[in-house]
Amino acid sequence: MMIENGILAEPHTDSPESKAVTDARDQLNSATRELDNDRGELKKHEEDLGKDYGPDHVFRALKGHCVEQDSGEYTYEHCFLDKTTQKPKKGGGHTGMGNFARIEKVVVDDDLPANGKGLGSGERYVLKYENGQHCWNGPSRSTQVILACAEKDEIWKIVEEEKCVYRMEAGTPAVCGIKEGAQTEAPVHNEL
Ligand code: MAN
Repeated sequence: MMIENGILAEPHTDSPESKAVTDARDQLNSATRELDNDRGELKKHEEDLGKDYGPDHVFRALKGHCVEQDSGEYTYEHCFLDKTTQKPKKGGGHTGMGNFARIEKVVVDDDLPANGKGLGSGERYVLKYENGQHCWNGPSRSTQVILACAEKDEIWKIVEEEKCVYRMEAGTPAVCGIKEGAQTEAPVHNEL
């Protein structure tokens, strides 16, 4: 009433806002940013949960863990669920032998060497790596890493089965004690 009557001045819209309002707005902005970050993290974790990490997610903890082994002119490297690499011992560029594609199973029938460092016979997990560095006059390099139970992570044997198609036999504690026919998904419980 008094403003309408020109007795009191109307508050200036461009007057500096109170510190309380500025602080509240800053807090809101930073809370919104944090929420966006958390949502991004959540999405990443949800996507990750949808990935196959093997029976009971046994390979999850090994992701990115690397193991090396010398063979012939090269040192070979296997980084679990990431990639395989061939490094010339005399120096020079590294060759990508494949990027992680998927987990499969294969039936093997090998004699188990006396030191136990071999695949033996039965069903074994295989980590498949594909689309490595292109091979001159051949395919993109690929590697299958066949796993058997062992006390520690190690590569036992590397074979180039065909030009630029590699096979590694490796030991890892991760596959010890996996039940036959272990499932990658939780079993469905049927209520009576
Ligand atoms: C390099 C290595 C070998 C491969 C040849 C193919 O020498 O990656 O393993 O057979 O290239 O040209």
